Amino acid sequence: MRRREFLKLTALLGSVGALPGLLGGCSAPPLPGTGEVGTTRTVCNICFWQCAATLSTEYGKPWKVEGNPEDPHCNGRLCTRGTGGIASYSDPDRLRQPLIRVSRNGKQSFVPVTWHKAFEVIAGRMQDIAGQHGSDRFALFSHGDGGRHFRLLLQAYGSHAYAHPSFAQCRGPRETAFGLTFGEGVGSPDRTDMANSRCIVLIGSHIGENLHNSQVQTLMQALDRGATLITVDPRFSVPASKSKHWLPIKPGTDTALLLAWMNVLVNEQLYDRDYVAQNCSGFEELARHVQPYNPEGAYLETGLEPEQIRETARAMARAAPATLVHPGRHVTWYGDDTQRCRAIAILNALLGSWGRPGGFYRQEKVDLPEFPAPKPEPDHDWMDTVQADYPLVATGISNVLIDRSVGPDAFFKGWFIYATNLITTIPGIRKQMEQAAESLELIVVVDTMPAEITGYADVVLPECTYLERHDELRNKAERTPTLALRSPAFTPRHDSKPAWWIAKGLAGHLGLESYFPWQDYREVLDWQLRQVGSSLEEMERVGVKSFPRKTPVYFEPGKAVKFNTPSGRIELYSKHLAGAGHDPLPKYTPPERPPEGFFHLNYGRAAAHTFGRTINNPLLFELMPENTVWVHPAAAATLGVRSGEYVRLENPEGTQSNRIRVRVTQRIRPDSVFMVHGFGHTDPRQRLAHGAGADDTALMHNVRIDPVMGGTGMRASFVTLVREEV
Ligand SMILES: Nc1nc2c(c(=O)[nH]1)N[C@H]1C(S)=C(S)[C@@H](COP(=O)(O)OP(=O)(O)OC[C@H]3O[C@@H](n4cnc5c(=O)[nH]c(N)nc54)[C@H](O)[C@@H]3O)O[C@H]1N2
Ligand SMILES: Nc1nc2c(c(=O)[nH]1)N[C@H]1C(S)=C(S)[C@@H](COP(=O)(O)OP(=O)(O)OC[C@H]3O[C@@H](n4cnc5c(=O)[nH]c(N)nc54)[C@H](O)[C@@H]3O)O[C@H]1N2
Ligand code: SF4
Ligand SMILES: [Mo]
Repeated sequence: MRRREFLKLTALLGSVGALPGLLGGCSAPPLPGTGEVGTTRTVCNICFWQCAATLSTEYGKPWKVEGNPEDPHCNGRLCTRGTGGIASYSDPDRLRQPLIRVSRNGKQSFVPVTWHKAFEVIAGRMQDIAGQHGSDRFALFSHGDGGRHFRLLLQAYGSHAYAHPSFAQCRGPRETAFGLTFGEGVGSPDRTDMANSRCIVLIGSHIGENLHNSQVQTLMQALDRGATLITVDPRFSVPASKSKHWLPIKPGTDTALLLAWMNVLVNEQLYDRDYVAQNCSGFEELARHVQPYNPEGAYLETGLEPEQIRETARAMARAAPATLVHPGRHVTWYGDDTQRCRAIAILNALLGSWGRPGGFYRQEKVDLPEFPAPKPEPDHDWMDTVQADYPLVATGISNVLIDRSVGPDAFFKGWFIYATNLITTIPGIRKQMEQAAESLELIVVVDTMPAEITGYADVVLPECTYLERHDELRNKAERTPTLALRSPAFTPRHDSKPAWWIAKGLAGHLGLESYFPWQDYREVLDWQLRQVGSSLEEMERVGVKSFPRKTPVYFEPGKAVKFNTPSGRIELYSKHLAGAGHDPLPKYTPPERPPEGFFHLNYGRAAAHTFGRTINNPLLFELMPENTVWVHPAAAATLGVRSGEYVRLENPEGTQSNRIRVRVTQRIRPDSVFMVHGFGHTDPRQRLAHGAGADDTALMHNVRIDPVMGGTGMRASFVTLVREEV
C-alpha cells in the first residue's frame, strides 16, 4: 500500500452534519461588547496588498466590509475581491476540526481529532525525526501573515529552511535583478511612483485585471493627468485598452524589445547623462553591448514595427525621469527572467527614474520593536546546504526545497505547509509531490479550506479566517509608514483557531514554550504599539495609524547616493553576475515556438478572484463561476470552435484539462490562447469550485528554471483545443 494515498477528505462527508446557509447562517456568538450594529477594524487578507478595512455586523452577523479612508493603501476603497471577502467566513465548506490520516484494514482516511491529539501526533513525529535525522530536516512553505508563527516554531525546533511561492513562482526574478542593479529590490507594495509619472510602460503587467488596489488607483490618476501609457502585451489587456501605444509583442521576446529601446536611448543620446555619470557603473560596456540590438533586428523577433519601437523610446525619454518602466510582479515566465528584469532595471537607470519623482520612491516602514523573546539562531546556514546552486539568492526557493524532499536519501523529512496550495501553485511538481509524499515522514497542512494540498497531509489543521483572528501588525515599507491592525469580528467558527494559537500550542507540546512568552497575541500587539506611542485600544478604534517619515521620499538632487552593490553604484554591468558565471549584461534568448497545431499557453488574473483561493467563496463564485479560453477568430475558424462551446485543452504530452468554454476574441494574438489561473479545482469538498473551469498549472509541461535564481518559468508551455464530443 502507498504510504500516503491522496485523500479528498470525502471520508468525512458523512460526519459533519447539516450545513448552514451561505451568509448569515453562522452559529458563532458575537464577541462580548458587540451591539446590534458593530464595527471591527481589520486588514483584508483576500490578497497580499493588505488593505485596511472596517467590518460591520448586524446582530453579530456579517453585514459588509469597507475600506478604511485613513489607509493610503486603499484610500477607503476595497476591490471586488476584498468586498466579497466577507463570505469566506460563512463558506459552508470550510475546514472544521483537526484531522489526522489513519490507516485501517489497508484503507486510509482522515478522522477528526481534538487539537490536543493533533498536537501530540505532530510533536511525537517531529521528535522522532529530530532523533533519527536531525532537527534541521523540516521545510516550511508559507504564504501570508500567520507563516511567521510557524517559522518561529520551526526555528526553535532547529529547522530554519522556509520558502514562499511569492518568491520563486512570482517576484523572485525581479527582486534578484533589481537587487543586483540598485542594491535593493522593488518590495511589496511595489515602490512605483505612478501617481507622479508622466509616462508609464507596462510589460505584461495587467494592472486593472491584476487588482492591487492603490496601484490601480495611482495608474488611473496618472491617466487622468494625461500621462502616456505604453502597454507591451500579446493580449489586448485592460490597460492596453487605455494605452496610447499597445505593443502586441510575440510572446517571450520582451528582452529583444528592451535591448532595442536601450539601443535607441544610447545612440540617440536620449538617456539621462548626468544621472548615469553620477550614479552608474558599466555604461561603456552597456553602450557597446546594445549596438547589435537595433529596432530592425528587434522587429524580426518581436513583430513590432521599428518606428513604433523608436517612437515609444522617445516618448519615454521626453517624460524622463518621471517615466516608470514598471518592473512587473509575477515575472517567472520563460526561465531567462532575472535577465529580462535586469533589462527593465537598466532601462530605468538610463531614464534616471530610480529614486526620482514619477519613477521609484524610497520606501520606509515604522521602526517597530519585536516583543522581547528568545531568538533561535541556526548553527549553520541552511541555504549553503540545500540551495548552494543559487548563491545570489538570499531567500528560500520553493521548488528547490521540494527537489530536496524526494527519495529516501532526501535532506528534508518533514513539511509544514501554511496557506499555500502547492499543487496548483508550482507547475511541474505533481510527480515530485507524489514521490515526496512517499518519502516524507510528516506533512502538516494549515489551511482554511479543503484545498488540494490537504489531500497529501498527515495532519490537517483548520485555521480560522482573517475575520476571526488577530495577526501581526501590518508594517510594510512604503511611501507613508503606517501600522494597521487586523482584529477579530467574530469568534472562530467550528473548531478553527488562529495561527498564533496553533503555533504556540504546538510549541507547548515540543517543550519550546519559552519562545512564545505570552498568553494571548493581544499582549504582543499592545506591547509593540506602546513602544511607538500607540496602544491596542487606540488601534481598535482607528485601525490605521500613519507615522512621519525619517528619510526623504526621493534622492536629494545633487547629493551622492551610495548603493548597496559591490561598486557602491548602480551596476549596469553586474560584477556579481559575472562572478557567479552568468551574463553580466542581459542577452536575448529566443523562446521556443509552439509545434504545429499548438498555441502559447498564456494565463493571468481576473478582477473577481485571487488565484484558486476565492473560487469557492460564494459571493465571488457568483461573479465569476468559471474561466474561459480566449481564442483568436482566425485560430477558432481553423479549429472549428465557437464562442460558448466547451472544449478541453491538451498539451503536447497528452495531458488534458477539465472542460472550459471558448471565448472567441480579437483581443488575443492568433499564436496564443489565454485563461485565468486558479480554476479547475479537483477536491469535491469545495463544492462550488470543484470541476468549475480548467486549471492552467496541470497543463504546464515545459517549466523553465531560471539559472540565476531558480524560479519556475511558466510561460513556455503549449496547448491545443480538443472539441467535446456532442
Ligand atoms: N499556473 C500558475 N501558477 C501560479 C501562478 C499563475 O498565475 N499560474 N501565480 C503565481 C503567483 S504570482 C503566486 S503569488 C502564487 C500564489 O500561490 P498560493 O498562495 O499557493 O495560491 P492559492 O492557490 O490561492 O493557495 C492559497 C491557499 O491558502 C489557503 N488560505 C487562504 N486564506 C488562508 C488563511 O487565512 N489561512 C490559512 N491557513 N490558509 C488560507 C487557501 O485555502 C489555499 O489553499 O502562485 C503562483 N503560481
Ligand atoms: N484580481 C487579482 N489581482 C491580483 C492577483 C489575483 O490573483 N487576482 N494576484 C496578485 C499577484 S500575487 C500578482 S504576482 C500579480 C500578477 O499580475 P501581473 O504581474 O500584472 O501579471 P501576470 O499575471 O504576470 O501577467 C499577465 C499578463 O502578461 C501578459 N503576457 C503573457 N505572456 C507575455 C509575454 O511574453 N510578454 C509580455 N509582455 N506579456 C505577456 C498576459 O497577456 C497578461 O496580460 O497580480 C496581483 N493581483
Ligand atoms: S487589493 Fe483587494 S483583495 Fe487585495 S487586500 Fe486590497 S481589497 Fe483585499
Ligand atoms: Mo504573486
